[in-house]
Amino acid sequence: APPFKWEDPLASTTLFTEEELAISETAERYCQEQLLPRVLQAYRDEHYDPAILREMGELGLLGANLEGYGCAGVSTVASGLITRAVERVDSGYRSAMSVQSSLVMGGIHAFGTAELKEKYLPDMAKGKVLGAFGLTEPNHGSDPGSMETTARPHPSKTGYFLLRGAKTWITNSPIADVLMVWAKLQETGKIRGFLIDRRDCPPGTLDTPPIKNKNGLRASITGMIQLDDCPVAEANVFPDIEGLKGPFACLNSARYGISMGTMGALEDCISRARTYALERKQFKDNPLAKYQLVQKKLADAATDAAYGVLAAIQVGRLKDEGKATPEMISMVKRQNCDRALVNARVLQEIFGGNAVSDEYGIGRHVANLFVTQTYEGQSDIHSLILGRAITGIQAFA
Ligand code: TGC
Ligand code: FAD
Repeated sequence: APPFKWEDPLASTTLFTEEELAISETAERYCQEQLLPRVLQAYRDEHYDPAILREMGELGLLGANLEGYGCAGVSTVASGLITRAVERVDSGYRSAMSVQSSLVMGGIHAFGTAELKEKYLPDMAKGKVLGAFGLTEPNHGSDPGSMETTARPHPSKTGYFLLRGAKTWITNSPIADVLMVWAKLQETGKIRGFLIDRRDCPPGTLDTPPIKNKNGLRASITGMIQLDDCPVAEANVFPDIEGLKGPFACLNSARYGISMGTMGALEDCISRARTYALERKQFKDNPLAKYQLVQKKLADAATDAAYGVLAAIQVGRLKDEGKATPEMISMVKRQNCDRALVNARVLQEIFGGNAVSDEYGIGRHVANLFVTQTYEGQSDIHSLILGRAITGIQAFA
């Protein structure tokens, strides 16, 4: 048998097609050569450079598993390998990409009219038009069904709605050209999807202030969406989708991407901790890596990363065959985010005091992974989704 590889303990690469391996290599090379050198300063400055999405677009990494409109049309596993490569550098960079690709492009692709797809998808695939996805509100995060944002027919302009309300914690909102906002029709209370084009909004009707001074995900820009009777044309409303199914269908793809992405972040923590443990000596001339307690930390983390990747591959394959259920996605999203966070926190201990220096990168991953465990359904919410499927009893309310 070939030798054991600590970087890929269960030989997951044997499960990838030639095309998937090539896409993974392209993404990993770009991320290590172009993103890694920028991330420390970007994180310190809480800065996101929109040029990153254009660079990703040039390489065909945006909306990669969508068909047509300039998108690559690759497998779900391949799209997961892209998120894994990006998140190996930083969850914030993956976040900006996930929102663009899975939530906004995915939503337009699934629910948009032919005109909306033609108008937005090719430029979004190139990273020339940037998107944001507004579901969460100040008073309603885990329970988006209780949202307060409303849409009512424009009193004087036929064929238009007026949107009113606020969305918060919205990735990319301050830099987005198009904002996919989920709101309730005032008349019926039904949730519908609206595509707001910033260029069409009269002054004072749309504001997207940034949320500053975050202690995680600092390399991604986050903000609010404030709507003050913002006019949206009927042509920009998704015609055939009503209720929470719309946003949740987009979330299924993004949650999948996170399940593979967080494994990239964990793998980077393992690699950094292993290197540090081999170099740092304490007690006589022994490297930390010689101590059994340190070895166990590395063994636990490598096991969880290897299992997490395998589970994500399985769910990705089922998704492409149309056999993946939302509960499967909840399971890999919850498990991989939880295990990435727990292991990253333990591996951080190996760095001793140096863990506190941002130069070592480990603290950044730990802070980011807390966010991944929180957004797109906090882990306890995914526990309840699974619990409901296991028992048949709903425990949310
Ligand atoms: P519930 O009764 O469960 O469902 C309502 C309707 O939606 C359907 N549905 C789904 N459809 C497709 N995929 C899924 N995953 C679905 N989940 C539910 C369901 O079938 C039903 O359809 P119908 O036809 O009967 O109307 O609704 P509920 O209100 O009881 O929901 C409860 C709960 C907790 C499951 C749900 O609200 C939830 O998942 N909450 C978590 C909220 C969340 O994930 N927010 C994400 C915001 S976006 C974000 O965080 C982006 S971060 C991006 C980044 O930066 O990377
Ligand atoms: P709450 O819903 O108030 O929950 C707080 C805690 O209570 C959680 O631990 C939760 O699990 C727990 N809890 C809630 N209800 C129950 C229950 N019934 N039983 C047991 N426990 C419960 N949203 C978007 O729409 N678009 C975005 O682009 C986006 N990007 C984000 C970027 C960042 C950096 C962050 C931090 C968040 C982002 N979000 C986005 C919002 C994110 O999806 C929400 O923060 C998340 O869904 C949780 O909602 P909440 O913060 O309101 O927490």
